[in-house]
Amino acid sequence: MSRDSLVLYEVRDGIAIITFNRPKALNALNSEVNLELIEMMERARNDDEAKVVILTGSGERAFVAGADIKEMVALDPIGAREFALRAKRAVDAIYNIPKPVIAAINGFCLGGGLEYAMACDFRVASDNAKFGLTEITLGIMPGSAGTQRLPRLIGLGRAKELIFTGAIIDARQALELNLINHIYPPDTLLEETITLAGKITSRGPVSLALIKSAMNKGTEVDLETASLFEIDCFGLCFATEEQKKSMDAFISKNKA
Ligand code: CO8
Repeated sequence: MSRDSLVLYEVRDGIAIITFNRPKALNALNSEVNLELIEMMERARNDDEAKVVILTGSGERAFVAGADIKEMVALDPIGAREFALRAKRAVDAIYNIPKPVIAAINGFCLGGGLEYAMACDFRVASDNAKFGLTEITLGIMPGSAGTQRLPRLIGLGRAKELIFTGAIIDARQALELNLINHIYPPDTLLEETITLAGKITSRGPVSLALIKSAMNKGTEVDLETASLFEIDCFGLCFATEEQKKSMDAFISKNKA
C-alpha cells in the first residue's frame, strides 16, 4: 500500500479495501482520484485474492464530500462534460466489476460521493454519516447518474425532493429510505463491513458475477427479457466446478 496514493488498496481475508485518500479535502473527487480509482478497480478485478470489494474513505470525517469544486469552478461547458465523462469511467468501473462492492460510508457522502456510493452493490454507514445530492446548491446538477440511480433506489418522488432541495440527510433517514442497509458505530464501521463482506467471500465467484450481472442488467429491461437473461446466466452456472462440487457434496451428504 503506497502512502502517497490518492486511492489506497489492500486485501484482507479475501476482501479488497479501496480507500479514497484525500482526507484534507474530505476525499473530494478530482481527476487524479478518478484515474487512480479506475486503476484500483481494475486491480481488484484481476486480483484472485479479492472476492469482495469495500469502498471507503480515509479520515474520520468523510467518505467523499463530492466532486472537487476547486477543479470544477473554472470549467467551461466542454470541460465540464469531459470532467463528468472521466467520472463516468470511474463509476462504471465500480458498477461493472464482476465482484460484489460494498460502500462503507464513514461521514460526508455528498454529490459525486453519493453517486459513486450508489454505483456500489449496497451501502452501509456509520451513525454520523451524512448524505445528499447537493449539486443544486452550487448551481449545477448531479452528473454521475445521480438523477437516475437515486430514484431507482428510493423512488421518484423522494429522489426529486432530495435533489430539488439539495437537502442533507443523516444515516437514520438514509436507512428509512433504503439508501443504506445497516448503520454501525463510526469506530467499528470498517470491521463490521469486513464481517458482512466475509459472509460473501466463501460464495462461488462465478455465481456472484452472474447474479450481479443478472440483477444489474435485469433491472434495466422488461421482465421477460430479464427472466430470459437470468435463465442464460443460470445455465452458465452449470459450467463451473463450483456447481459440481457443491451439488455433489449435498448429494453425498444426503446419501451418508
Ligand atoms: N471539493 C473541494 N474541496 C472540498 C470539497 C469539495 N467537494 N469538500 C470539502 N472540501 C475541502 C474544503 O475546501 C476544505 O479545504 P481547505 O481546508 O483547504 O479550505 C476541507 O475540504 C474541509 O472542508 P470544510 O472546511 O468546508 O469543512 P466543514 O466541516 O466546514 O464543512 C462540508 C464540511 C459541509 C462537507 C463542506 O466542506 C461542503 O459543503 N463541501 C462541499 C459539499 C458539496 O457541495 N459537494 C457536492 C459537490 S458537486 C458534485 O459532487 C458534482 C458531481 C457531478 C459529477 C462529477 C463527479 C466526479
